Amino acid sequence: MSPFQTPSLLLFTYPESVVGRRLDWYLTLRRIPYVHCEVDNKMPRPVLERLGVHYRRIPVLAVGRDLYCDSRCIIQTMEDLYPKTQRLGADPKQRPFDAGIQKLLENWAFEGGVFMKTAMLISPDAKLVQDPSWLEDRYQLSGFRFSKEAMEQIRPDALAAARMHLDIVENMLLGDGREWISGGEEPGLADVHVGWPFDWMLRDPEKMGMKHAYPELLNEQKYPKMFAWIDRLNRFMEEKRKEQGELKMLSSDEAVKLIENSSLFEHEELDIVEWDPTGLKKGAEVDLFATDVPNGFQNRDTGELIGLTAGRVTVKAKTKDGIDVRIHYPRINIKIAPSTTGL
Ligand SMILES: N[C@@H](CCC(=O)N[C@@H](CS)C(=O)NCC(=O)O)C(=O)O
Repeated sequence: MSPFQTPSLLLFTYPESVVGRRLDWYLTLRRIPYVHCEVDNKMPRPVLERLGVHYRRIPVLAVGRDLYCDSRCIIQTMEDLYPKTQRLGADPKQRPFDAGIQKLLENWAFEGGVFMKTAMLISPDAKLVQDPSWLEDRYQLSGFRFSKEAMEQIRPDALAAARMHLDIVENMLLGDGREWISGGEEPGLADVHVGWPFDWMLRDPEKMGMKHAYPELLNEQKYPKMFAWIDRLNRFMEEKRKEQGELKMLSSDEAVKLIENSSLFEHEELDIVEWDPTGLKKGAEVDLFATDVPNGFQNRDTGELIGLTAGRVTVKAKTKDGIDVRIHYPRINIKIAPSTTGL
């Protein structure tokens, strides 16, 4: 646990970000106070650059001068370290099997194809798809052009995959009639892990939703439990948000100032494994970059290696004003390389 008083939490996200919304759900369910700093839905993101962060995905969470990239890294860290409210998921020391299943559900949503296949179903009439600069940005990231022609080509496969994913939720995860996938009285971690891509499918067109575009598949008669679950989840979240008060929004200047004047959240000395497959040791100068997109190497964070475990890697960096920050990445889909290799 942090030896310090917990510094403020600041979530960098944008309204259309479905993974950002997953974080809103998580923090709200845990009743953790936090604020938003809205960034653009495409690069560049000057506020993150000012903080020394080159990671190009959203969300990023700052807890004081500890900056966390990737929702999985953020949620795991908050589960393990945020001291003030009860964790949302199963404690692996007390309920290891349940904790393992929750992890697998999270991996299913990201690595099992649910996220990618849903992205391939973005509706051709979605607002962002009409914006050439957004299309170019996503081409730079993914090597895929979200053009009408390209989307048409991949659509049958993406719909077939979505149908399999919907069947798993409808007939298996919710098949016994439970209200929440996690099985409790309120939504739990399993709902946060699985809900967000399905919520995305069912959103209104102006929120990047796709229900209107695929009425044969995204149809309440076919998936009544899934539709009811997403509706329940949204109503629950709205209720909790009302109870906890409207989210405050910080400007970029306010965000940078808040972070630069904060303490660290975690201990000064971070865990570092004695042996790691990379062969890297504490103090090495390293590059961190994403391997799940073709151009991931273009956006790298470089710094002194100060934390390394099976699940997380941390480097020391500086803000543009020269203030020390720490940047944490997950290990999944991330390459850690000595920064001199220029890989
Ligand atoms: N594995 C990442 C995935 C994050 C992700 O892909 N987020 C989308 C937004 S929902 C994104 O960053 N898209 C590209 C961008 O906004 O630059 C996580 O769990 O945070």
